[in-house]
Amino acid sequence: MTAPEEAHTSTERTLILVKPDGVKRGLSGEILRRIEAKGYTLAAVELRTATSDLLAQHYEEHVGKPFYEPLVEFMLSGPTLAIVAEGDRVIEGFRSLAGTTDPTSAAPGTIRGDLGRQWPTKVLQNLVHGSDSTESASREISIWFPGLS
Ligand code: DAT
Ligand code: MG
Repeated sequence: MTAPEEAHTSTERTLILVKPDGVKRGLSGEILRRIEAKGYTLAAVELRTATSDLLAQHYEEHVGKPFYEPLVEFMLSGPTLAIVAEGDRVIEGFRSLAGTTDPTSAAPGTIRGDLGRQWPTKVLQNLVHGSDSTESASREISIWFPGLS
């Protein structure tokens, strides 16, 4: 059995995206800075143009929701910076750095809270994506970086 103090010590990876709004606004560097300043390691960083197929896999859980089409349109509106970050509890840690989904009410100190705000679009343009579980992280990393060992 794993002792409680060992339960959170395994190094893990997460998939982070600087979405098209973040890249367009020149915030890629600021977001990478926050990831590195927190102590995480970069395992892959690549500027990518998404496709509808890739996004259908990435946002599998949201296909068919009212915001899905606007979300895909937004994600196709420009390049995305795809990042794999590594470190102890990085999945949870990056979600905490990112802040809650709606940037208007996201806490100050977070990426979304400090740098984002909602304006009248059908989708929340909230600067970043971060995997939400170990299962999503391994699924999403294999979608965006199929060759990464
Ligand atoms: P998160 O990105 O915080 O994990 P999510 O996985 O629930 O949030 O949703 C994915 C993205 O879809 C989110 O970053 C912005 C958009 N979105 C989610 N809920 C929405 C809603 N109710 N209206 C508009 N866009 C939404
Ligand atoms: Mg999500």
